[in-house]
Amino acid sequence: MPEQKLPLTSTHWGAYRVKVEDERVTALLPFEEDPDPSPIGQGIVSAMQDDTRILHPMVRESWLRDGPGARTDLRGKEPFVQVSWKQAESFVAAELDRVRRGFGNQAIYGGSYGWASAGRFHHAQSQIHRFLNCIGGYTKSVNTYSFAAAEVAVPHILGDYRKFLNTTTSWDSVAEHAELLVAFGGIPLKNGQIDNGGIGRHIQRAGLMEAVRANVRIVNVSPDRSAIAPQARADWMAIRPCTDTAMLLAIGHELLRIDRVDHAFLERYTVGSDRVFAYLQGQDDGIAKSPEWAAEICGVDAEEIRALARDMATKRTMISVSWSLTRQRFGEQPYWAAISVAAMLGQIGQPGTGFAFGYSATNGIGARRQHLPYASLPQGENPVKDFIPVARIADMLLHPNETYRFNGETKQYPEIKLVYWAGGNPFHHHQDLNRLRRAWQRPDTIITQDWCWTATANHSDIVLPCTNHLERSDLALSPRDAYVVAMEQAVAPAGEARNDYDILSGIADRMGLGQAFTEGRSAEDWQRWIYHSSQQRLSEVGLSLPSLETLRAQGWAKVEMPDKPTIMLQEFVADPNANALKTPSGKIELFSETVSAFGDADCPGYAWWRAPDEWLGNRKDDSWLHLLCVQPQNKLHSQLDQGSVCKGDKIRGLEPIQVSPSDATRLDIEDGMRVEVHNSRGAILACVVVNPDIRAGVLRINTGAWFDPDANGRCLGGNPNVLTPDVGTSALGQGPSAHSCLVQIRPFQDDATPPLALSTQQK
Ligand SMILES: Nc1nc2c(c(=O)[nH]1)N[C@H]1C(S)=C(S)[C@@H](COP(=O)(O)OP(=O)(O)OC[C@H]3O[C@@H](n4cnc5c(=O)[nH]c(N)nc54)[C@H](O)[C@@H]3O)O[C@H]1N2
Ligand SMILES: Nc1nc2c(c(=O)[nH]1)N[C@H]1C(S)=C(S)[C@@H](COP(=O)(O)OP(=O)(O)OC[C@H]3O[C@@H](n4cnc5c(=O)[nH]c(N)nc54)[C@H](O)[C@@H]3O)O[C@H]1N2
Ligand SMILES: [Mo]
Repeated sequence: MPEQKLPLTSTHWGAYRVKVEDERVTALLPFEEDPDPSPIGQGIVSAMQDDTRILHPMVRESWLRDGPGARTDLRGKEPFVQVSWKQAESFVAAELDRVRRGFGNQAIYGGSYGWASAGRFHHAQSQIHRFLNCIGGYTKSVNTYSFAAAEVAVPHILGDYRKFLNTTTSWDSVAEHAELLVAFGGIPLKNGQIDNGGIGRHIQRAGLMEAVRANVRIVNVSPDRSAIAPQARADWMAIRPCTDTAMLLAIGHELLRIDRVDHAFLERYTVGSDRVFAYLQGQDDGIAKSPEWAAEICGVDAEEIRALARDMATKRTMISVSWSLTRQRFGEQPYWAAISVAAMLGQIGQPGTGFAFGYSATNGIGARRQHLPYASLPQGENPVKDFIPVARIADMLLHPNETYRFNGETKQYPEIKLVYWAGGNPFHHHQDLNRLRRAWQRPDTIITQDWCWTATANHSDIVLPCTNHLERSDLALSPRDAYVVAMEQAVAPAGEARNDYDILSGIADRMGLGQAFTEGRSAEDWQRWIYHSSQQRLSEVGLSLPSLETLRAQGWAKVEMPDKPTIMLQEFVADPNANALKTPSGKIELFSETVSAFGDADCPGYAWWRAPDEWLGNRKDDSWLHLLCVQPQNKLHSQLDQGSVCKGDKIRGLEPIQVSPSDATRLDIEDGMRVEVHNSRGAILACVVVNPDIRAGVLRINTGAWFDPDANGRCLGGNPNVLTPDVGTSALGQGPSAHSCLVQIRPFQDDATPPLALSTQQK
């Protein structure tokens, strides 16, 4: 069969043709429209049928014997018992009913944060949230692990965050108009492999190279040289982690000193620059935020910072700030500081210059694009108004009824009796996993739907096996991507796995709410409904989609995207009165009266530097190193860590950890050596790669390895979240602070056999 005729599937890492032989998936081949397909896809082939698949509904032994709340300390340690779907459905229905009647629906935590899989209908969060709304609601979560600090802070500065993220100035505009691109946190092409909801064409490599060919000078401000591909020939400023705000403030200070501030721009488009200048010059705290001051903090020469500031003042400059900068203590500040410096340069809203939220954080950041208003599965109404900032889950479970600050409000944690997860993996994504494990013992019941035995499934009471995207048909309709893909079911579901929709329909039926949940529609009916509603919505903005029959016959279609570059804040700058921002002043708020009036000491309302508790400037001695846990190049978060692609990248069965040559020599650590990485929160095993691209004092490891604790809580899989602190970015954003983490490293002598995935216990 010619390659083009093979059925298509779509994933967050791209579209693929699926090869099936003897009713098994044997390969995922590149989609012919994709010039830069991702190798991540192939990882699923080995995982389709391996022993990490959940094949049957399973219930934890003590829970099955003694009911809700039984021996919750044994979660993650105890065997499961296979039950029938009928039994599983009735356990779940009865338990949901017991909790909502006895404690109210707010006692159900259904945040269920996570990436699930691409495909508009079989999207696990859409399914679970609709279901939980049908049964009377649930406590939800708000914002993301990606950039929660920005999601709260930037609306105070610019009036919106997502809108500007989605209109990041496109690469073609940068290539044509910028002369200098200063990238804090680099431009990681590995991250551009991903976009939520599906990708037709990967564009990041081509975008970056367009800028390189146009001779844009690129500066990589990062503790990791490889945060920008070598072909970009970027200049590297090896900054200490968590100190970007200090460097940006020093750049601002230098612009003031050499009188290269665009005062007319500040006057017309911003408020609060006087407050910022006072801080930069040390009028309130007696400390001038000079390059010399920053050099001490950032570990970068003052002259280098000065030279960069001068270059920025004389060239057409784009400042990119990676999303990782927000996932650290005071993660609101780097964005506030970058916007402040860009405003001082006065090039915001012009072609190719200003600021950008993280080129290549995903495939769409820097693409020409238009938001495509596709329909999705209706969620209904959630009558429960309680919510938490997503990364405060362990705090909520450990401290019911206690108060905390969030975005200017004092809020109270609800008391949770039941946790229901579908399409996310908190034992991957949350910080300080040993703390999460203790918090996780609090609820009476934990229910998880997944297709494989993740650590979250393992730490649950009731585990319901779902299909993955190759075992069902769906439609890839991503509001951020021009390609629409008819995802064809390739193989039959493994074991007794069911679609999330069917699982939830079965439970709803038992609760007498089947009709409310399904509205009498099958999965096929819903997909037709979503597609036809989407056609209608698209036609309202002058775009069109082929008929569903044509789409399915062709496999894919492409929506016309804009034929001009995207330029962030262009309309505002062209006419700030007609296109006022949604801030109180209608302008860019370099100083926010609103945030200042909240009175939270850790977020004063303008770009401001404070050192985190854990960073290189605060280590007891130089045996402590700063751990960066970055997005993995070979998977999406924890997804497919069990597959062949990721397994192939492990060394001696362990997750590689990158160590600078000078630290390796100093600490007697060699390439290929097995090490234990540890701090007061726990320990993980990893295998050393000595890497000259890493700044001295810094370690780099991927996130996403499966949490696989031994009896002492030491993670054999190498999940860095065992080590990361579980503290909010600040009282404003309450985001995760995963990047603010100090650790020690020592050779691991024990000759124990390489770790097994915890999941294999469940065979
Ligand atoms: N230390 C550290 N921690 C981090 C980060 C970091 O940089 N450093 N990054 C953070 C960020 S930015 C994010 S977004 C989070 C991501 O965290 P998550 O989104 O929770 O991570 P995933 O591994 O993508 O989890 C998706 C889960 O959904 C399951 N799944 C896939 N398809 C289906 C389906 O159809 N149905 C159901 N029911 N399940 C399905 C997968 O098997 C997997 O278990 O991690 C955060 N954690
Ligand atoms: N392949 C792949 N791609 C992904 C994902 C994935 O799991 N796999 N996840 C996706 C998701 S959900 C998200 S949110 C995005 C996240 O996108 P990012 O947040 O941009 O991703 P990271 O890889 O964590 O960090 C990017 C770079 O920031 C640098 N860095 C870390 N801390 C600091 C610091 O304090 N200062 C400076 N200057 N640099 C620092 C690191 O060296 C790293 O190279 O990626 C998306 N893309
Ligand atoms: Mo993310």
